[in-house]
Amino acid sequence: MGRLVVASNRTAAPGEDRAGGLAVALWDALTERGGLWFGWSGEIAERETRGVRLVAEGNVEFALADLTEAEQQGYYLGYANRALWPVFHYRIDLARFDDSDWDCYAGVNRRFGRLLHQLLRRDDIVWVHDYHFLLLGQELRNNGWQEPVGFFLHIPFPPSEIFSALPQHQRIARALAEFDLLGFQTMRDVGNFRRYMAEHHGAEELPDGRLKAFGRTIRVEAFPIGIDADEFRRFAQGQDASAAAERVGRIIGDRALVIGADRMDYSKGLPQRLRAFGRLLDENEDLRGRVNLIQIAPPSRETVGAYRDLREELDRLAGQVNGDYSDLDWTPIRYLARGYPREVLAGLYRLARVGLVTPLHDGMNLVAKEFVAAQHPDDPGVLILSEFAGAAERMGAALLVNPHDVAGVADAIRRSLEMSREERIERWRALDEEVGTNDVAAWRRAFIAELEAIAGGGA
Ligand code: ADQ
Repeated sequence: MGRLVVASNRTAAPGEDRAGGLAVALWDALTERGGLWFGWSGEIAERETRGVRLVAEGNVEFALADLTEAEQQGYYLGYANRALWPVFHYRIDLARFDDSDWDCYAGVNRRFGRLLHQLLRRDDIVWVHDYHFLLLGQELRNNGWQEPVGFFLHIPFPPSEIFSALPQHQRIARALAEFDLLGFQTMRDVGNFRRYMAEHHGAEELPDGRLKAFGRTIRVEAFPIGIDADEFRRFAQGQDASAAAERVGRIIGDRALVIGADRMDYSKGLPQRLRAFGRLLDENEDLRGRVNLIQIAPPSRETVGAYRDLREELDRLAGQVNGDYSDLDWTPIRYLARGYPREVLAGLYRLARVGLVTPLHDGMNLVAKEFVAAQHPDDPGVLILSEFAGAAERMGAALLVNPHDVAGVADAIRRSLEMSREERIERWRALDEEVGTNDVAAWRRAFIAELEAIAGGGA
């Protein structure tokens, strides 16, 4: 059996933060069979360095490449996060299309493709991750690599009309066709990709479901990512979790807790969520003084303008709702612009009556799954979930909402607060079954099995 080779922008190299389901899942996959994890070191070098830094841990090797300052600006903050991220999240209005950012993005994919190719052995299985490396498969081919390469997109794939707004969409599609297996989070993403390929590149669907395009045959499938549900369940019952729940419990007393936890990103629907909570208080006098929202939102990508604007909007909105409704002994929203360890979040999820997960668009959204895993089986909280989160495709037992519909979200919160224990338990059981069965280990096994089948000539 050959090695597994994973390529992703950031890795879980020694010294990096390994918390989080994805890092753990890939790490487990690599240790299981031995392998190599390739990616950006997180370091900025003065000038372009020729090689990679190799670090080994057990049977896993990390190959880490530095970026130059210009590459970080053009490839990472530029094309990946100012063009691809907004467009893939249906936000053409926030996208900046800059030819030099594109050149830089293509350049980093070319350089990284060359570096990775030098490290590959003939029977390796190669698995590339996410929107930073859309061109990496093609670059491996340019260097002569003929073995199978898989790709998984963690974020949504938008409808054809939106994807084709990217000035470089043709180049990207051509490069994606060089992968043998394309994995998306949901059937919706798969459908969007297939339609785009058919409309713009005359792709043909074969009877076995594979796609024929640019003279190549590719498998295109949904692999919904999950969490390590057992681990999160343990977190929720651990000491850090109880300590956090106790601290918060002392402050909120017997008021109902509504919880939100998201990276501060415009895809997460945070302003709409704060407005919905304001609307709830507006329309339900009886709830004033009886319910608290804790919104945890650590800032990310702060050098990108759209993220600075979001920060200001959230500061203002939280201040406004609190100004309008606070009383001497009650502040409705506790808005925390910082991150907390997942153990602490688990404790807050378990304490909460309602989990508010209302992104405008999201590849999957693992917070929704973590909220479910953290609940007490006899007295679970209610998950309110955006219909535009990938997670919604298989979590229909949540209260599904349109995050743009402020009144609808306010209603769903009210309904959750009034929901009988029987209904909460029934909904939660269905959700917990999904989260426990389709966990992160099942996700990676399914993807790797598919890739191996291709390598073995099974496809
Ligand atoms: P993200 O956009 O980062 O991931 P998500 O899947 O919700 O979104 O969260 C990732 C992790 O970060 C979770 O484990 C969560 O606990 C943690 N986290 C979130 N908010 C936090 C907070 N306030 N403090 C501390 N930790 C926090 C991308 C895609 C998603 C996709 C994942 C995995 O955007 O759609 O689900 O990759 O494929």
